[in-house]
This record gives sequence, C-alpha cells and structure tokens, in this order.
Amino acid sequence: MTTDFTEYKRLADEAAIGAVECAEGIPEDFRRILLYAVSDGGKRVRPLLCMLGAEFAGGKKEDALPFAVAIELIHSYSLVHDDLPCMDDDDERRGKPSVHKAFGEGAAVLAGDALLNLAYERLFSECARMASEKDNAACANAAGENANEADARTANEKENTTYSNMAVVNTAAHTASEKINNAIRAAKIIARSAGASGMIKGQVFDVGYAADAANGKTARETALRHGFGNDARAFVIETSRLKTSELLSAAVMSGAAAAGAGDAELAALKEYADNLGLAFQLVDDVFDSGGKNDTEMSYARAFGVDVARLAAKKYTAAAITALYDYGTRAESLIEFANLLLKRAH
Ligand code: GRG
Repeated sequence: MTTDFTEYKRLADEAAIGAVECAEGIPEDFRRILLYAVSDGGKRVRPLLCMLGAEFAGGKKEDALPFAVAIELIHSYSLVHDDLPCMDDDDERRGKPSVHKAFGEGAAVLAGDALLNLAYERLFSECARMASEKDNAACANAAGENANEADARTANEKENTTYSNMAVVNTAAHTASEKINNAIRAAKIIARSAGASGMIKGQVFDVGYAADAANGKTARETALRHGFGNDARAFVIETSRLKTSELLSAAVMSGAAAAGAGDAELAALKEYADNLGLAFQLVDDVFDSGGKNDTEMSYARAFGVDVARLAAKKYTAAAITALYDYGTRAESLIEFANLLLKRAH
C-alpha cells in the first residue's frame, strides 16, 4: 500500500490556519502574528500522525482534526518560544525571520501564550460539542416517552414501542457517552505530554544543559544533576524523547484514543512514537550538524554524524516493530515512519 499523505497535509493546513482565522475577539494585527507562526512551511507531522492514529483505531481522519489542530497549535507555540533569545535564540524559522525577529520579543511571548490557550480552547470546545450531542440523545429519549403517553394504542403496544425506542435511544446515549469519554482521554493525553512532565521537561533539561555548559560543566555533570548518574548518553536521549517524542506520542495516541483505542493499542502507539521521535530528532541533528545549532546538546554532536544516522535507522526500525502485531492496520504509520527517515528537511 502507498498512502497519499498530501490530502492529510491539506486538511491539517486548512484546519490549523482556520483555527486562528476563526478565533473570535483577537486584535487583527495580533492575529496576523499568530497566522505568521502557524502558516508556511510546517510539515504538519503531528496533525498527520493524529489522523493516522485515528484511522489505526478504526476512526475517520476528519474526526481527529480538533485534536490534530490543538497539537499543531501547541507545537507552533513551542517553536515561537524556543526561538526566543532567552531560549535557543534563533533568528530564522522555516526559512523566514522567527516571530520575535519579525514582530519583537514581547509579541512573540504573547503569541506563544495565545497559541497554547487557543489549543486548549479547541479541546474544550470539542468535548463540549460531544456533551451537547449526548444531551440531544437524552432529549430524544424523553420525547419518545412523551409521544407514547399521548397516543391511543393499547397499553401493551405502547409498552413494547417504549422499550424498543428506549433501547435505540439508550444505545445512542451510551455511544455519545463513550465518545465524550474518549475525547476527554485524548485531551488529557495532549495536556500531559505538552506539560512539565513531557515536552516542557525536555526543554528544562536543555536549558539546564546550556547553563551548565556556559559555566564550564560537562554533559556528564548535568546528567548527574538530573538523576542520570554518569550516563550522559541516557540524558541526551531522554532529553530528545521528551522534547520531540512526547508531542508525537500525544498526536498519534490522542487521535487513536478519540477513536476509541484500548490500552494495549495506545501502549503500542506510544512505543512507536517514542522511537519515531528519537529517529526524527536524530535526522534533525544531522541536518543541523556544522551549523549554528551545532553548539547545542545533540546526539550527532556527542557521538558523531555517522553514529546519529545509524541510530536514526535503528529507532525507525524499533518504531515499526512496535506495531508489528497490527498488520495492515499499521501500514500507513509504518510508511510515514520510513518517509520521515528519508525526509530532506
Ligand atoms: C519552549 C516549552 C518549549 C518547548 C520547546 C519544540 C521544542 C521544545 C524545541 C524546538 C527545538 C527542537 C529541536 C525541538 C525538537 C522537535 C523538533 C525537531 C521540532 C521541529 O519540528 P518540525 O520539523 O517543524 O516538525 P515544522 O517546521 O515542520 O513544523
């Protein structure tokens, strides 16, 4: 099978930009900054993974879009903040001036904050939409009972109709309840992965490493401070997993959770995405090697570009192996892992 990912990318572009365009009450010049941050050049890896996760679990890609958009908004905020002088201090992002270079530091801090908040607004809106679907099912139940009381059939006939109507409506209400629980589960996965035990923790490690390095400390000393003993390699890998894999995991797992995936499926997807994220980061490190960012903590810098390339292949293979038991259901996710390994930017 060969999946055409262009339609997924088109949906992701449209939904991410649409979320900012449709958000109410935003000053128009500030909206322009938000649009600058979410438009142009993003590969939309996370929304794609979210949609593929939904399909893996038997759902539709379109139904995953609210979660996919929330993750892309969180990703966009993290890039805007990461580029700031107090963090990674990058003047360019996606071939154009980074947000603080184009609009100023204050605007960039606020744009990141706004994108993060908009992400959660989208998640709550989706949960609220599902809760109202559930209310509608309950109303249909009440309406069915009232209509039965008013008609002129025998008591027996009415009772039978009431039971069959109630069965249909209860099934609808049950399905609606399940959907809302799934949506809440998906939203919680995203919140945890993006937070201080996930992506932000990775950034805390990264910032700590940079501060230690500026004070003449080695990666080993930083690793020790963060509880990794003398194992600088484990520290570097865990930092990458947190910074990159956490959001990729949130993407694929939230899409699947919203579509009703069970614990075993979610665990397999997490293993897939943890490894995929490490491979993704290693490929990124290889692109960066020799450039401005080559002064930072990276696997390629610590162990060399050739080792990083090999390790990227190893992690991609581990990602694919994590889904081995799922056969054809996992084909698109496997194709996507291979595509990311071979990507050119
Ligand atoms: C500021 C809280 C906070 C976190 C920042 C995301 C991040 C953590 C730092 C960005 C720097 C970095 C190397 C992150 C690793 C993840 C990564 C490779 C991001 C770039 O993702 P792509 O390639 O970006 O998917 P596009 O431009 O395609 O959207």
